[in-house]
Amino acid sequence: MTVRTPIDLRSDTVTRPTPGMRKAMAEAEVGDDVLGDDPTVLRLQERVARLAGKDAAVYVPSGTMGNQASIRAHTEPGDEIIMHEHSHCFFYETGGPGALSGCSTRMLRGEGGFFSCDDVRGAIRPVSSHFPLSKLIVIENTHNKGGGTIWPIERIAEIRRVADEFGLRMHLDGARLWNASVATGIPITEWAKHFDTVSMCFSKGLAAPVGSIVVGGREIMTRVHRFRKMFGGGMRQSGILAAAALYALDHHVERLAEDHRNAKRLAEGLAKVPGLIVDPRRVQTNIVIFDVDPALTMAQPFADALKSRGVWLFATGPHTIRAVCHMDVNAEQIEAAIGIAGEVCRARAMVA
Ligand code: TLP
Repeated sequence: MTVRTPIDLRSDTVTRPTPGMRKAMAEAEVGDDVLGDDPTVLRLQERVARLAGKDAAVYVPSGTMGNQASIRAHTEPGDEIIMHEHSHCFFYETGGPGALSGCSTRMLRGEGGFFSCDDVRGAIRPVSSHFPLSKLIVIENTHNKGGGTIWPIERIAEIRRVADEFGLRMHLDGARLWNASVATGIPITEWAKHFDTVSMCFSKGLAAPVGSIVVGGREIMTRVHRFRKMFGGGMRQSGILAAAALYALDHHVERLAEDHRNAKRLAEGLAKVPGLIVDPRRVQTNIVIFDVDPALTMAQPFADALKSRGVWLFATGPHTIRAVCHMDVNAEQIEAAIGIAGEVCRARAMVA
């Protein structure tokens, strides 16, 4: 079987704005946001700051800029940041902490993108002229490479206590915090209260074309705003984009539950395909990570074979594949994707 319209499971970033969202964008009231007078951007910032229980928010062009401007705001060159070795800030942001903030990174390990208080304690440097200053802890929730995993909130609270004990700051890469919130019913404020800054994306599951936001206390947000400008993220009539984010907040948050159901179903279907290895119980949100049995084939040729039949996904390791569910993939397409994965594996098994 080959599908006509590609079933694009590469990322939730691939969603395209709906007609309703495009209308909201076209009708947005705009001004020059670098001069501080775009009313739609101001409205979005106020709304999300309130939603997260923080003083202020800064709208930024991307999740990467939200993370890196926050890191720069919390640190000075020579400081050190503690984070998971698979965190997006380190793994996928082109060496940003070193290049933009002059910071070293202390990497922690752990299943699902998690680490423990003991890990953090063990990574904090003693105060000595030999060492960098441990300054910031970064947590990612949900954790992308961990498989869309949700941090237990009690663990975050414990890590906050360690951070306070040693005078460290905390930043949350909450690109998919919306997913964590919908999946658990824990409101954004409850997650955000443990962090000095939180970045959240509108361009992932919320299906806006562009944009992320950072929230935090007044003082730190003044610095985030300054570094957004330094990094080239000051935008002019960006209300046209902020309107898409406002529309997404009104229409696309609760529906994330549908993506989570689709991801679970995808994992359950793939688990029954001989040659694919996945534990559906590990799927907590919209990301499914699974392995291809090396006796059958490697991940990249498997992804290529699926692509030729119209199912797009990413090989993220020699044997590992990532599939992400989102608004532009429905339950019927998930069934089709499972069927096609089965066909590809059966065909490979005959060759092997
Ligand atoms: N993630 C992308 C790729 O960069 C891997 C994806 O397809 O998942 N934090 C997290 C947890 C992310 O997953 C991403 C994007 C970002 C930050 C960066 O967002 P953008 O792409 O807007 O800079």
